[in-house]
Amino acid sequence: MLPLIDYRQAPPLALIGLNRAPVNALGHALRQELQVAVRQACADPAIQAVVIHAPALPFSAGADISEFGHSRFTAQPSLPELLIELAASPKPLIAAINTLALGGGLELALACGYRIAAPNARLGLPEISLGLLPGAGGTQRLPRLIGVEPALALMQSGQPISAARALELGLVDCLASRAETLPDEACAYAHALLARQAAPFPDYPHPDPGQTVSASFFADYLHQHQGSWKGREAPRTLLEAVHTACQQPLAAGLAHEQALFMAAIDSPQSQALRHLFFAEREAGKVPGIEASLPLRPIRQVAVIGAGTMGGGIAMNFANRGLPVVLLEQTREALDRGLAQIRNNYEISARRGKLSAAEVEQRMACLTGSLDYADLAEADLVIEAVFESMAVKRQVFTTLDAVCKPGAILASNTSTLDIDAIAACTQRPQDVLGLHFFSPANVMRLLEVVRGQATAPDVLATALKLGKQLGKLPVVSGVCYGFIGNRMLEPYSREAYHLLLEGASAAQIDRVLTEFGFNMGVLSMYDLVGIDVGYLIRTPMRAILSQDPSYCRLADELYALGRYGQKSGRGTYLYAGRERQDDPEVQALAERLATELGITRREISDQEIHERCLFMLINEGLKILDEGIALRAGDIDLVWTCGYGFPDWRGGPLHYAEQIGLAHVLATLQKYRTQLGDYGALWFQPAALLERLVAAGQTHISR
Ligand code: 3H9
Repeated sequence: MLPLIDYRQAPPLALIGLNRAPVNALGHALRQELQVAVRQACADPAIQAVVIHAPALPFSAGADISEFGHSRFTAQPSLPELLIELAASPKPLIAAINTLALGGGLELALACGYRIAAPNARLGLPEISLGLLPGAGGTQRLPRLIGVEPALALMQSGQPISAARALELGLVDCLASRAETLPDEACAYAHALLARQAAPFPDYPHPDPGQTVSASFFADYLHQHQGSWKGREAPRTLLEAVHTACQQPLAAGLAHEQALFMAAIDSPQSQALRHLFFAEREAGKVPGIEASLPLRPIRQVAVIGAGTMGGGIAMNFANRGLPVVLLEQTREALDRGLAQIRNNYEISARRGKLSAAEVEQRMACLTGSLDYADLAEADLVIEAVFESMAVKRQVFTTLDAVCKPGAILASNTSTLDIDAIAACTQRPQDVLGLHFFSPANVMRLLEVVRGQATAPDVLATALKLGKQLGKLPVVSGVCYGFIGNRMLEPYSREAYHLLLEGASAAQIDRVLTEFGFNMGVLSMYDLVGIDVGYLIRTPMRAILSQDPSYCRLADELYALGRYGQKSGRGTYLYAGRERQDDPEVQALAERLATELGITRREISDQEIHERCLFMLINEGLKILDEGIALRAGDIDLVWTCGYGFPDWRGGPLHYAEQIGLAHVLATLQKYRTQLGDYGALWFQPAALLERLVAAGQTHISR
């Protein structure tokens, strides 16, 4: 009895169907049963060839990631052991790949002598995105099958390829004509192999894969790519494994690959990336909201405001063929917005990403309007107007009057109170925040802000829609700045204050980029606009007026019209995108420090690191404690996906766990004392942090 295997005999063939929902992850039980099934077929004299397929599920999404770190992962047969046994099978094994073969799933197919794929299948080795390398033969068998360069490209990108591309590369032998006929065509292929007495495992096209590249290939590759890897270890380890494939016989290469894999699986980087993998799957789940809850249909969308943000938001829907009404106040603004959208699409067309016909199809989804009456039929309206409560109130009062009952009314505000906005309407249950990140047609993160009154089906509809748009929706409660911008506030506050205390802008940004951020926070503000920062700080000013030094430097830069890259001057001076330190900003920092009674001193890199990052962590813990974020993983997703926090560090809260919560607390307490009044005001450790440390916890949970 093999509960996870559908074993059928059709002599001279045996069909082994993998049947472990949802994605045939190759966990211990499935590995054991697959081994038993293959042994049974090999021992049966009536069977001459074996088709491995997945009749009702995707072929396989690879090793079972939830087993990593548990004894089940290495329990016999481990995946590498099983695949070595399969590759030595005395009878031909044919993998019939439907839907997807990823990671260990593709390695399973590579351990079969033959492969046929459905035309809509996707194949890939995504281990790198988990901080790993293929560890069940992929790094050794793939270069022998398709050559070093394409094998390395597939593994380093981690992105799946189409079945047609897999055929071109020689990764599969043939394609079925249709997905539905794959099982029959796989059997026909097996019969044809038997008819021509094909070897159980054919010779590799490249038995010595090193011959497919030049002698200097690996050194050149490293030289060319290592800059872009930044702190990541996996790409280098992967390169080493493929290099081994060129130097060692298969068996020795497999052993080396396994050693590298086992080291990678224990690395903090892989743990961090796996944490994000599971956090992403968790993020869509909201306690109390059942998956069966009926959703509101979204067939017609409207976006208010055709500026950069509104236009970008509208593009998301047009890209999926959903009709969008784009509303503006004046003809000029509307024409400008539509022209900008067309321009964006045409840039994609010039880059070969869209055809001319696709550009027109997408533009045809967009209808410009100057009249709120045109929103009457919209199922979802997203407001993306100027970030001012008065303006938003006006918009939502009008929406309440014109929109049909049941329409979802969303605000793209990045900081304002959704409950106050909802209160302008007679239907607060239909209101929520949809905070897109700029550029809205590119950035994956979508904060879905749940108001006090937001109805469960409105929230669930928004989450589903976000996923359909290819976004990563994360639920946030209502507070100033929601999850992301609220945490940005203390993080950037420290950076600007450190400038007053004696650090240079370049030093601060260097510390942050060395940590792994795509860009330092000061460069980031120069990019998004110091004026934008000023604007979103405005509602906080009353609360923060007790500290005269609060973002004083940023405010002065704003007053001087130094808005950042767009005005050629911000915290830095720009010649195009090239930035340089500006002595004027240095002088300004010195003057303000004197005015504010701040003694300038040499600031160490460590202090910059601790003050910026630990304040970020601290705010994250407060947000979690207040229930603004549902879980620590949601906070980590927001910061890795929306703010350039290095994903291989797992996000601010995972990072805090890795360095130790007690260390974070002790450091905050140190600055609380060391920084005098400033420390006493700002460096109050989050109550949750104190509770966790007092209880000896190393893992963050509410
Ligand atoms: C590997 O193979 C190592 C080997 O080289 C060497 C070993 C020695 N394991 O994403 P979804 C679950 S490393 C366990 O929501 P979708 C997932 O958690 C692996 N569970 O659906 C979720 O569970 P739940 C290399 C897995 O349709 C459910 O399936 N492979 C695995 O949007 C549905 O997932 C990868 O990196 C897994 N491997 O996307 C592939 N995969 O319902 C990782 C999925 O309880 N997986 N689950 O929340 C993916 O990329 C996507 O999940 C996939 C489906 C494209 C498959």
